[in-house]
Amino acid sequence: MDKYIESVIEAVKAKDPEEKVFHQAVTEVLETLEPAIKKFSKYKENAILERIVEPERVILFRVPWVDDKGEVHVNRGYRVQFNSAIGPYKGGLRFHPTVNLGVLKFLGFEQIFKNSLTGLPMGGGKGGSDFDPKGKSDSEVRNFCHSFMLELNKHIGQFIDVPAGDIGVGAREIGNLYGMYRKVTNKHGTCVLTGKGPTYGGSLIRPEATGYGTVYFAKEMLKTIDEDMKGKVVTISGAGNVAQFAAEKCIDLGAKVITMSDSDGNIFDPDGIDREKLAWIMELKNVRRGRIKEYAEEFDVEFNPKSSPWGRKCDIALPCATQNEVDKKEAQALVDNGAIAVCEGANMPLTPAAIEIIQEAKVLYAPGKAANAGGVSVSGLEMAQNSMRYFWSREEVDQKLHQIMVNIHQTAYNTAKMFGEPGNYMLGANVAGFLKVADAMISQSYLM
Ligand code: NDP
Ligand code: 2IT
Repeated sequence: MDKYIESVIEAVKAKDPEEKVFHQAVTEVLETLEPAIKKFSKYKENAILERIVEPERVILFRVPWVDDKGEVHVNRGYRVQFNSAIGPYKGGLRFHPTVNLGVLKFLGFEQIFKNSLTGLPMGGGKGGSDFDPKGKSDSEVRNFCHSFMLELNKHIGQFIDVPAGDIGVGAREIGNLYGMYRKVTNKHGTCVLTGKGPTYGGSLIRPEATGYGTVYFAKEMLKTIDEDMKGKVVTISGAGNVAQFAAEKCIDLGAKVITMSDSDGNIFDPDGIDREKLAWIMELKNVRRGRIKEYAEEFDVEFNPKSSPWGRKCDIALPCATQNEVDKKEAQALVDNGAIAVCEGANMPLTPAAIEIIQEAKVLYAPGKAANAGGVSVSGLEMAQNSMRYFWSREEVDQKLHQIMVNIHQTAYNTAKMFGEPGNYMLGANVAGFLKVADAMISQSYLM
């Protein structure tokens, strides 16, 4: 590895030794930047790598809230404002017990390059809390969201930082967060959050955007080998926002989705999850907030507790749950079972060893920062619509989303080819995302 790159990675590890997933994300990106760093001396001369791995600002705060019994609890809230070279910080909020600074730094770092790839003027950020919404009542979630926003409102704004949803933060949470934002600031704010409901400024197609976008990206990759989605067998992990709409688009395009999962395990439906069964899952997950195991009982299919769906024979795998959910062994199983494409709906779902196996086997591999960029893209379109004080129809937003995903695919594909590794979407996405942000940082001086 290039000595300069190696020294930056080593410094990141030495500075915050416990932030393992952040090290993983930094290593993956920086390693693939080697041809660009070698070709253009300006990045080293301007210490771009040293600067890009350090967040511009981290906000850490106390979130006290009261449960239904009147007991007070305290969680920790964060917002990592990572890079604003090309636009206001933009990225989701994650509420999950595993959230810590290292996790949010990994997500914020990924977001810089993802947002750059969308072509829209958005910097990178991420936030959230170790609060666990699972098992909490609507009023407990509301109380938590209100307390979280009582602090967060001081740090966000349309020209500063625009949060949205991620794991554990969906329509219900965004509604509560936005309500409190308005209450404290006495203004709508042109666009201070995205993923809002359609009745108060949200964009149509935002809920669908990440899942749809992932499948649009998969479709573009398949085109390069004269294949399409029709008739393909697809395994999906997760049963949340991304997984649900990835499944919907697969069904629309004539593919057969045979698995979905949550943290308790996965269901295997050999006949395929059809539209009606998917509507049932959406009601289960979004309204009743139940467990995927109930699907197995309802439709009399297999439920595999605490296991992943990656051992199943499939053509296309769409990991849509969480980071590092596909390890070496599971990647090998995908290869052995003849998968032709792995497209990441989640952020960093494949371990580095899994990526190596998939790439070596010449299976098409789309990294999350390219494949799941549809969500933040439509967030960007929500910001645009709010600024115009206007809205676009479902068809218009979907068509723009589709075009953005086609463009991201083309950019990643062409960049990989230009740097001598055709078909390496990971390299293409990382380099293309990086070049724009790095050049913007250089143009705006060393203070950036
Ligand atoms: P949701 O909270 O809607 O759903 C998450 C799903 O993943 C649930 O089924 C959940 O199961 C499962 N899951 C979460 N953590 C784990 C875990 N540790 N082990 C096993 N399963 C787990 O989140 P989203 O669908 O929004 O997010 C899914 C992924 O997509 C994340 O990586 C997120 O960062 C990424 N992403 C999301 C975008 C968005 O717009 N929402 C945009 C781009 C990427 P359970 O309920 O049991 O926890
Ligand atoms: O990981 C992501 O891109 C998101 N969670 C969506 C971010 C956003 O601002 O819409």
